[in-house]
Amino acid sequence: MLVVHHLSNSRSHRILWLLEELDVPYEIKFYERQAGSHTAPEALKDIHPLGKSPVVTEADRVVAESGAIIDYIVRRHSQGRLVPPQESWLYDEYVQWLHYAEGSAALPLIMKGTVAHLGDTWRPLKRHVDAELQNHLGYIDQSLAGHDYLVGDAFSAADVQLSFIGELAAFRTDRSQFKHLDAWVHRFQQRPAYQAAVHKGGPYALGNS
Ligand SMILES: N[C@@H](CCC(=O)N[C@@H](CS)C(=O)NCC(=O)O)C(=O)O
Repeated sequence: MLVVHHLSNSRSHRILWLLEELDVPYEIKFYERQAGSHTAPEALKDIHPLGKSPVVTEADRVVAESGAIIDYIVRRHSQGRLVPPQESWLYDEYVQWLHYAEGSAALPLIMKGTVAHLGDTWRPLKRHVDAELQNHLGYIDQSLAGHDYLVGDAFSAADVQLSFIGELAAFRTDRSQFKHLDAWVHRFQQRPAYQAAVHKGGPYALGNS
């Protein structure tokens, strides 16, 4: 049985959502963020040395990093669902989004949340971070113009992986300026599997991510 080590209010919501979309049986092991620091509890380090979430275990395998976890679940459990055919160009696009979310887009969003409390002392860096936020959110927004979903108009696991970026954007900037991105977030949040994941995983609010 696949076990999702799920930290409250975190990126691991995506993994529950993907498993709900695919109707794959799984168990959730819950971890609460520590009061004050909002960091993960030490118990997560017993599962993987980094102590981050998401992490999944299945039999004797441990898989960390959301992009790798999504790829693992899709390869082993989706029977071709939620992924373009491997020989198509759409598959290459799909892989790009899978890496892009955490490899590039997450950094300015996370940085802005981490250093905001420094006030004026981080002003020189803030200009750069804000410019990068505009750059990345603008890129995603333009990619979604005229499309319901990221890859060739069909919902895919790439939408699940990038969803965290779209959702966190609302806590870091005025997301409504990116109207295609904003509409995409509202669209995927209506999916029954998304809502089932919130129901099973607990409340999902990203203010402290
Ligand atoms: N790039 C990693 C990021 C993992 C990560 O930083 N997860 C956060 C939750 S959103 C976490 O575990 N934070 C708790 C901590 O750092 O103590 C991924 O996509 O899986």
